Amino acid sequence: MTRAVVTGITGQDGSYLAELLLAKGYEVHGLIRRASTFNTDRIEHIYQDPHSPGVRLFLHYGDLASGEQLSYLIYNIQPDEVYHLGAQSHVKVSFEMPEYTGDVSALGTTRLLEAIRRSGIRTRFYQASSSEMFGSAPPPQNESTPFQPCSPYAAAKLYAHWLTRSYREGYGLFACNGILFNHESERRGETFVTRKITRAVALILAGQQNKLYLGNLEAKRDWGYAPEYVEAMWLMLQQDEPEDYVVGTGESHSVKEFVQLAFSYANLDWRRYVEIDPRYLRPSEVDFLRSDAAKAKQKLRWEPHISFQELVQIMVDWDLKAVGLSPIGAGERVLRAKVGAWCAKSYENGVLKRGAPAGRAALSCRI
Ligand code: NAP
Ligand code: F7E
Repeated sequence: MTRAVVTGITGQDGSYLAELLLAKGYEVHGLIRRASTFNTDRIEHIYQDPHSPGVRLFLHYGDLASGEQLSYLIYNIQPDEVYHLGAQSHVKVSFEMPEYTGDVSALGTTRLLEAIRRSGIRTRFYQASSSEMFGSAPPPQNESTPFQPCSPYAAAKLYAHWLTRSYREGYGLFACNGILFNHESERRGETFVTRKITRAVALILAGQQNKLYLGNLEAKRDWGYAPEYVEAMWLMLQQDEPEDYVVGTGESHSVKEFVQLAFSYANLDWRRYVEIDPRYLRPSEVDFLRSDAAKAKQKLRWEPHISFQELVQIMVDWDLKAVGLSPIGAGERVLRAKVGAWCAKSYENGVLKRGAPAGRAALSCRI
């Protein structure tokens, strides 16, 4: 049985990746942080009681800010593949917590790579690099585009990116950087702009919110659907040679376009609700990201199938259900028609069961 370690398993991507790997028959070991509140909502539906026979999902406490537990886990689990997704992943927060962001998102990668190197284990390593590293470089951006990071987050990711290359070249580690452009879903954290918008649409319709305060509406992003992106991560580690890949849709849309589409899908006029609040502006902004993912298409045979409009519809439908309203329906139909069987489980009866039953996985974690 192939054995994988996933850092950031409780995050958006980690939860989809864990589903994918379990569906492929892997044994999956996830790193989770100790928190005084439950942080395992996104993986409740795949949680397996460690006492039941045939269990293949295991959770381990640890933190990227500390190397000792990482070494212990790598040495004892002896994984075939390591997917390093854990990070302080919020760009705006990185301006407020630059040192912490560097510690977790940059040095956290060093700690993990060192744990692998010192253990002497032959494992394959995936680093979650980011389109933010391109910063002010003009679009379209591909693997040859020079990086021009514009935030502490992007600088931390760039450090981790180069370190991953350095371990590949210096130590012969099978290590890949996936330079992923923005990817969203109904599991996206609520403070990222797409989810903030789709939740606001639902809460406005439910009569629980009057205004949506946003920052820069002109920034353009290449937005895709997250479950499709974790497939690209897996594909990278199945190749004969370790390489870096850009992953995105090749299309770009402004924040304003996302707002317009989300509100009009729900038959609302966005101008009545959206206001600009400077607190959501960043000291420096990445204006325009659009991927050239030709290499991933050619070598990995990876292509996205969910369009920008479908992404918006999926997320709005989800958030409508989350507040107890009927979904409009187009998003749900897209999910049924297009989303792979491996994550179908999460969509049964409008799952993901966020918030309930409270924290089983956290409670049963090995301590
Ligand atoms: P996310 O939802 O914010 O998840 C981040 C994960 O990292 C969570 O599981 C979080 O744990 C964990 N984490 C944070 N600090 C940690 C620490 N000190 N020790 C251990 N774990 C820690 O991010 P995502 O959207 O899934 O993204 C996954 C990775 O891809 C991240 O590295 C992100 O920077 C990168 N990336 C994301 C995108 C995107 O558009 N989503 C694009 C390019 C790259 P808690 O649940 O306890 O907070
Ligand atoms: O911002 C603008 C904001 O925070 C998108 C992370 O996953 O993708 C993500 O980083 C855009 C920016 O994502 C608000 O200024 C306007 O231009 O949703 P976001 P991000 O910064 O692109 C990359 C690829 C990653 O790697 C990161 O981990 O939207 N914007 N108004 C706003 N953004 C937020 N969050 N909130 C607002 O109110």
